[in-house]
Amino acid sequence: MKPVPVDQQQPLIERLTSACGGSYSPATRRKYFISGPQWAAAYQGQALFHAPTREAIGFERVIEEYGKIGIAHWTTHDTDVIPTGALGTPRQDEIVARIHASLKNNGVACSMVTTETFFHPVFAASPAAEAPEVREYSKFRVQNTVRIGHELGARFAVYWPGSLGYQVQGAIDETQTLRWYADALNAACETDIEVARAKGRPTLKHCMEAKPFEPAAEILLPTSDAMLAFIASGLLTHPEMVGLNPEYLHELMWGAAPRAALARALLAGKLWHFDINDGYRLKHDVDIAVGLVNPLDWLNVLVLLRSHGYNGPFNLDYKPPRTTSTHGVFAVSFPTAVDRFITLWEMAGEVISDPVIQEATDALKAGGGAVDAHDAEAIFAANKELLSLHELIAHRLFQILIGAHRGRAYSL
Ligand code: 3MF
Ligand code: MG
Ligand code: MG
Repeated sequence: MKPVPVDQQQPLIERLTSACGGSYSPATRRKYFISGPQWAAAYQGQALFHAPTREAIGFERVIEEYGKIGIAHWTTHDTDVIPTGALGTPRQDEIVARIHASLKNNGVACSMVTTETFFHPVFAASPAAEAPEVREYSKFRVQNTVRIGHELGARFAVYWPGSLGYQVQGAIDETQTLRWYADALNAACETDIEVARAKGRPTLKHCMEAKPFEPAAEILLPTSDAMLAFIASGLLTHPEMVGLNPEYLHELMWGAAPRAALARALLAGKLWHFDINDGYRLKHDVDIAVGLVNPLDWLNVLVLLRSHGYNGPFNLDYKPPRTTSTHGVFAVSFPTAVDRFITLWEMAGEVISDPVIQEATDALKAGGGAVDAHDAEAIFAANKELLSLHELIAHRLFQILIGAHRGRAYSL
């Protein structure tokens, strides 16, 4: 192939993207509760060992592009859109008014707001640091985010305490730090109750997001399960207002089965918000787009969520690769991520109604018939042939994933 001159590169990307076929229309994409983070689209590709590869873009561009793609919801950190020094000032009100107009013009709604408590040097010793003025400042930040959320019509607030931990052991008392962290969440909930009452709106759903490592070396609330224990610990004044925002890759990072972690959150009635992405077990937070690494596991996750009536947001918390240009972020990265999600969601529906899986599952539950309830040998013998259905179900899931159940055959 001949070199492709710069002015022919975008047309090539567009031609090959449409050659992939199978994309959903913006109108169809809008029917799903999918949200696009400001920080994901605006991510410039920088990291500890990496210089940025993309230029800075603001919320106007991100919201406009999300509107065109059909991503109907937008999420943001406070400082993704408001400079730290302008928080809580009239400048914040001006920016929030501009965000409002942008959302309205592009048919996008703000579904979630979150507080950046990890980037600014003030949080170097965590948002629940020893110095009382840091903790007062953290309270101000989460309370201010709650106000912004109500202004923008959000229903969810997310908290990612990734800097709630330490690099070196013994310098902090974990129990004390957790109490102080609870104080900030309590302040957010109390402000929420006041603002919601004044505005005649429901209170927000406050969702905690766990990540097992990064940026702190040791993290005090590293998993969704740790957070469930924290919510139930008695430290929160409004535990009923606080639930979870698990992130797929964050669970995978510590070696969990994400589907099992989600199941535990569902059983606790706390699965309220979900950050969707992909990556590898026991590695750092690579934030790859949904379905590119573990499509079979993703299919199974969505079967679980569909069959348990999860109706919260699916937040595209991933990072478009550094090799993708800004044009590619909106022409390739986001539309294909959304379309893989929708495809997997629809396949999950096929799994749920698949006659082979249904009959196999029913047969497993029916068992082999009545035998002496105290006779282990007899119980095992009664249904031992049925247990081969486990592997048959897994094969059927693979077939559904690759479309073999629709007649695609490899034996000819
Ligand atoms: C880090 C994350 C965060 C959180 C965000 C929400 C920057 O790994 O996943 O994204 O999702 O802070 O509050
Ligand atoms: Mg992440
Ligand atoms: Mg996240």
